[in-house]
Amino acid sequence: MRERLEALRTEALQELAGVSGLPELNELRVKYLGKKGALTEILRGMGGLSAEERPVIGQVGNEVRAAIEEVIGRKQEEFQQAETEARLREETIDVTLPGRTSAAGALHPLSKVIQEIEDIFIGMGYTVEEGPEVEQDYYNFEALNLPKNHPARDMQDSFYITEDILMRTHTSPVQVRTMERKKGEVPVKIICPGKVYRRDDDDATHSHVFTQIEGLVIDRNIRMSDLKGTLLQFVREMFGPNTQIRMRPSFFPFTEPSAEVDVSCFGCGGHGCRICKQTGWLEILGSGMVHPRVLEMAGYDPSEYSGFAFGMGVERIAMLKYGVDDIRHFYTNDLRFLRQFARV
Ligand code: 2NL
Repeated sequence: MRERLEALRTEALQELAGVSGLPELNELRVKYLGKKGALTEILRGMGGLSAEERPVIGQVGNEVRAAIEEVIGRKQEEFQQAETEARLREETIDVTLPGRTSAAGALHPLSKVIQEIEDIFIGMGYTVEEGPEVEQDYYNFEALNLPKNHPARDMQDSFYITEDILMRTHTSPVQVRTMERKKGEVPVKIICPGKVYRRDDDDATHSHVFTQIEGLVIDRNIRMSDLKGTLLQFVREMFGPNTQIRMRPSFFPFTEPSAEVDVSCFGCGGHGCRICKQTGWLEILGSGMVHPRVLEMAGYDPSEYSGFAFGMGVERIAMLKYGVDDIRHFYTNDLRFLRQFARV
């Protein structure tokens, strides 16, 4: 029996030396030390031993068990440690790595110019008003002193939805709606930014959709000098403190008198350059004193109240400011164009 126990120890230790992982180790534990294992199997024969032999063989059996257990315990610790190390290696997180940044968007150049213009007028006490792009004939034309069959209605061919409803051709209807809502109260001091629509063929300087900002002031004793001073303040904040303006007589059905407003060229200071085509001046605004019939239709007595109004094309100002040579760049959404207006 002693030989069988010694042989079992040798065999077990040999087999344990080649074991490759925890599952296999557990199998061997069962195989050699389990209730139905090899050692138990041998020791079951102890009943046939003499009283002298029994403790001696028992002692050997215990030694063999201890030897095998010792190896299994050591191996188990090794395998568990290896497994822990592998997991630590796999799950390592480098908390010092820089985070993944998400790409930041940027304002569209037209939005930037709109906001800049809004801020200047808000600084002068104006509020910003908005209104529908699909508009009634009354607000877009009739209330602006453009009765049916007025030649100016042909001047600006429009997108009609029905005979009475069209895409607004300017933001003036928003001003008419605001006056109507105020029911004769003063002051009216508003700017109206928004998209407008005209049946034009698109080219480098024309788009059938473009952005307009109009302004309107109504109060007692509003004069042409108020218009001029307001616009001078505006262009000096917009284009620089040395900017000059000049006003040329013009015509709009909704203002009388009317004036075209030029600014001294911010490229050359008025000496003549490529931007201003050697004239020293850039045309940026239409303006005038609100026509008495427009005041009257909107509920303001023209013998008591007067007002001025102006309108500008945002694309034109953005093109001048940023040196953009084709209005279509604003609508093509080519990221190579748009990215140039993003802050770094
Ligand atoms: C231009 C010219 C202008 C106005 C717009 C206006 C509005 C009301 C009454 C009177 Cl409610 N006038 N707006 C006046 C003069 C010129 O725009 O060249 N726009 C791009």
